[in-house]
Amino acid sequence: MSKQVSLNQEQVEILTGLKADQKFINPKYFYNHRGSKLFEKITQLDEYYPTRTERLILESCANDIAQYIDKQSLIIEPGAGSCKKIEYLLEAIHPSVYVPQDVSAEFLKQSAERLSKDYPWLTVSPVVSDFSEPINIPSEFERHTKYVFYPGSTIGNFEPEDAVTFLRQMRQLVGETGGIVLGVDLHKDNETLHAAYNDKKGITAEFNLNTLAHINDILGASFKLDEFEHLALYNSQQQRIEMYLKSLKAARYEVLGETLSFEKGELIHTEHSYKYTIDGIAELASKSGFKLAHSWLDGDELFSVNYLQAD
Ligand code: AVJ
Repeated sequence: MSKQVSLNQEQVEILTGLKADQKFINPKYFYNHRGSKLFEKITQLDEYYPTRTERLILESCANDIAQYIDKQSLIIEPGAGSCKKIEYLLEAIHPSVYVPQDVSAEFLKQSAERLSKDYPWLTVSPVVSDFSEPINIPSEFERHTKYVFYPGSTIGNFEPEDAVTFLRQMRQLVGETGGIVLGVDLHKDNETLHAAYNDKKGITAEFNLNTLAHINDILGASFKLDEFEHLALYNSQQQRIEMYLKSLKAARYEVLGETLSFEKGELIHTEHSYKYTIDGIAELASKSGFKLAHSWLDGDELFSVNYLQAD
């Protein structure tokens, strides 16, 4: 007799991915509590240059970036989380309003309170919403010129056409007069990229494998982490890091009334992290109603912070 199971949306989404010909898990499932801690550790690894390089650029170029931002500005940050990175720009830009958006209500509230306390002149107006919903700006802030701050090369997680869709939505949000400050990781030699996603301490492997622990919780499943292996490679043709979990043996799992089978060596895709050239960033901009006004790079040209002006 088959048991009737009613599934929630997350469970359906994950099962769909695990039943596909090319299995996949959405990268958002990296970030449970442990995953966020592990990502924090990744950002401190010697091999993982993006976070520290972006900080260096933001700190040293804050005044130049500020030249592009009107007075009386409102800055929106999608997926703001800890609201730490905006602090590199706050003194230089001196915006009137900061609107951090995130899915996690408590975390966002804490971060917003910290900012309000440290920057008494700043109006902090957090928005709790799902990534897929449009961000609503309270109408009292309508007279401010609007800007989006999107650091961390999070844009690299999108497929390029989805990145354009996202940027078009941001263009809607900021209107004719605003812009976006966008952190983008750059295309570079294979070795540097490979090392950044295959660190010696194995933190990136733990981070990738933790996805299985996370979906075990959501599905009530029992995928064994030691039966999978972290795999990250740079596809230089497509200019992207591809991350997978590789099944080390053939296995079958009964999960919520479904049978999931893995072949030995089968890959579950977990992330794309696209790397761009400056020309590529200009192309993203022009396809989404912006023009690339300026790019700031570190001396080794590892990472970029870009100002995209509404066009
Ligand atoms: C936060 C998506 C930019 O792609 O480099 C780090 C996530 N994945 N190591 C990235 C990540 C593996 C990171 N992003």
